[in-house]
Amino acid sequence: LLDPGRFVVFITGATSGFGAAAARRYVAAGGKVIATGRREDRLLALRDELGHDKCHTIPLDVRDRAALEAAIAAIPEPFAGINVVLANAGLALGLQPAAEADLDDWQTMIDTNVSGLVQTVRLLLPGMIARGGGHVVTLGSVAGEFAYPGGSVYAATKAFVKHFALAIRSDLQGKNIRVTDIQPGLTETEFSVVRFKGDEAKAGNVYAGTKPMTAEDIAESIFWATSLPEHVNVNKIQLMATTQAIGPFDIHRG
Ligand code: NDP
Ligand code: 8X3
Repeated sequence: LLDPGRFVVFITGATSGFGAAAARRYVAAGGKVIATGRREDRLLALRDELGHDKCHTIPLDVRDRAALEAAIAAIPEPFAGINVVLANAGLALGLQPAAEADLDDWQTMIDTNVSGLVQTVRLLLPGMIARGGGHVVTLGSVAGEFAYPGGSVYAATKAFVKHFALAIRSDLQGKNIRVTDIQPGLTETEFSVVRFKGDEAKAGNVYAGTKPMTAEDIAESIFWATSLPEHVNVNKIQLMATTQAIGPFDIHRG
C-alpha cells in the first residue's frame, strides 16, 4: 500500500458528509488536506480540529470557475503537492416528477454536479501530471446507474460523472493518474436535508426504520481506493446499505 503520509488531498464539499469524513480519514492517516466548500465557518472549525499544518481551507463555490482558478493558484507551498482530487461537492434538489420539477433546481444540480465537478478536475489535472501522477476520485451515485421516480436530473448528473470518470482515463494513459468513481447508495448525511430544503422531518423519513451507511463508510472506501499500489486502478466502487436493494421494473397497466 502507498504511504498514507504522502497524501495531499484537494476536497470539494469538505464542510459536511463524505467530504468532511474523508478529510478526517486522510489526516488521521498522516496526510494533508485542502478543504473547500461554501460555508467558511465549518471549514475553519475543521481546520481547528485537524490542525493548521494538516488542513488548509479555501471558501469556494465550485460553480465559480474564476474563484477555483484563483484558489488553486494561491495554494501555499506545504499543500502544493496535491496528489488526490476528491471531486465530491454536489447535491440533489427536490423529488418531484419531471413534469413538475423546478427548473431552477435542475439548473443548480447541473451547474454543481456537472460543471463544478469537471472544472475542478480540469484545473487540477495539469499540476498532478507535472508532478508525476495522482488520483482523481469522483462522487457519483447508485442514481447514476439505476433510475428512480423523481430522480431525473440528479440521476442524470451522476450518470454524467460516471462516464466522465471512465472517459478521462483514456486521456490520462501514460500519465500515472488513476481515476475512481465512488457510487454510494443510501447514506445518512445532510444530503436529504438539502434535497428537501431544510425540512428535517422529511429528510429523517428517508432513513427511518432502516440502517443507512455513514459518511465514514464512504470515506473508508475512498481512502482504500487511493491507498492501493499505483499499478492498481479501481474504476468504480458501488456501495449500498445492506437494507437497500434494487426494485423491480415498474409496469403500468392501463
Ligand atoms: P452533504 O450535503 O452532507 O455534503 C455536500 C457537500 O457539498 C457540502 O460540503 C457542501 O458544502 C458541498 N457543496 C454543495 N454545493 C456546493 C457548491 N456549489 N460549491 C462548493 N461546495 C458545494 O452530502 P453528502 O456528503 O452526502 O454528498 C456528497 C456527494 O456525494 C454529493 O456529490 C452527493 O450527490 C453524493 N452522494 C450522496 C449520497 C447520499 O446518500 N448521501 C449517495 C450518493 C452520492 P457547502 O454547502 O458548504 O458549499
Ligand atoms: C444519493 C443516493 O438514492 O438518494 O445519490 O439518489 S439516492
